[in-house]
Amino acid sequence: MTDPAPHKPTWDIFCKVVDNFGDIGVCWRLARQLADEYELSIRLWVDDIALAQQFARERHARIGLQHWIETADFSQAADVVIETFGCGLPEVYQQHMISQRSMWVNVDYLSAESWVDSFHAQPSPQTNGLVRHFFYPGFTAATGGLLREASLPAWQASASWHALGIAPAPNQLTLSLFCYAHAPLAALVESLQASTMPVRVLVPQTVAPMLAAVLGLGHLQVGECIQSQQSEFLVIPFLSQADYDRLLYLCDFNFVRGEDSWIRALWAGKPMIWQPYQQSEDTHLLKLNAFMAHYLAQADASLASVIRNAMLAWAQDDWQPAHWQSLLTVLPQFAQHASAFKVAQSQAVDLATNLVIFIEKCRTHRV
Ligand code: TRH
Repeated sequence: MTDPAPHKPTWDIFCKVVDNFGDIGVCWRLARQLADEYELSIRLWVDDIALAQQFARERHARIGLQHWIETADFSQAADVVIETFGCGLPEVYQQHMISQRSMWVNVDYLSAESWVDSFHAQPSPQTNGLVRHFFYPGFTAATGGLLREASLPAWQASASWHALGIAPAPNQLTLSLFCYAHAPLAALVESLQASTMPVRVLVPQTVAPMLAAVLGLGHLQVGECIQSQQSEFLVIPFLSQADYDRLLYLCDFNFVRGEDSWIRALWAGKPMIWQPYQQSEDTHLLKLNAFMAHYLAQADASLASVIRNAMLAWAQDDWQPAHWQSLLTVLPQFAQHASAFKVAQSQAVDLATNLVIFIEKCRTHRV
């Protein structure tokens, strides 16, 4: 009689949607990878359940969406409890964690700043006897790493414009444009209109109102295509997370933002400009500079200077036509650099794997 399969721990992930899509985007991606690669059964607790269902349109047999509301049934705490971005855990649920001897890990926001290395994996004993562990994503081996699924090379190899329902544009540079409302979009549009290389810009539905205002149009529908000098703007629907990943991979250049699309653009291995989520006291610029120090460490000085100036101009509302032209001038070197960075960063152990290993170690050595 073979031993029964070792009891797989149950996992709960808690997600509070602050704004935008990144909180649920990261949590859905993490849950999918844990379910796919570790065959874990996950309950994903989300306060904004409607937004979560938009992401979970590709249902997953091992992920159960739970509406995180005051009156939810918190009587069954999981063996492993993942709090995300410091969202906190319900008091009632914590009481059941104590009796269940649950593990508590807070997976926090991604930053390339150096302090992350020393804060990662630190325990924080709570007054109720539970220990909350801090788990920081990051770019170095001293952090929890970056979300990257094992299937990434395979789906990238099979990605196609046809499958996305978007015609290829062989004679244009294809850009994706995912940015915040405070981005200097008018300045970027002006530089693309005068681009020395014809560009096609794929504009997600959520960014379309910003573009309509810049172009002096009342409204832009999904599917609408606006020609303007050297540039063409095509409004696309809000894609499934997997299709948006494919889009980033197929584009020649990506403007991304926040956290999840930022990392997905790095895995796309294409030239990219990142707009960090705006924070008080310009903390987002500290994050941007820390990222660029890491991202550009192997780039030659002139390439690094062009990329750094463009990213800072985009994040600080200071975009000029020269920023786009200088990016075009170095585009082949930028493409090579982006691809090399992707290969190098892909050598690191991914976040989900590090998280599973970390939790296994803590559970094994727990007194
Ligand atoms: O939407 P965001 O600005 O989310 C932000 C950031 O995560 C930020 O760090 C956080 O503090 C704030 O939320 C609360 O950007 P982000 O992180 O790129 O998340 C967008 C998600 O939406 C990502 O998972 C990709 C997904 N997406 C699609 O699935 N389809 C699409 O068509 C597009 C444009 C995005």
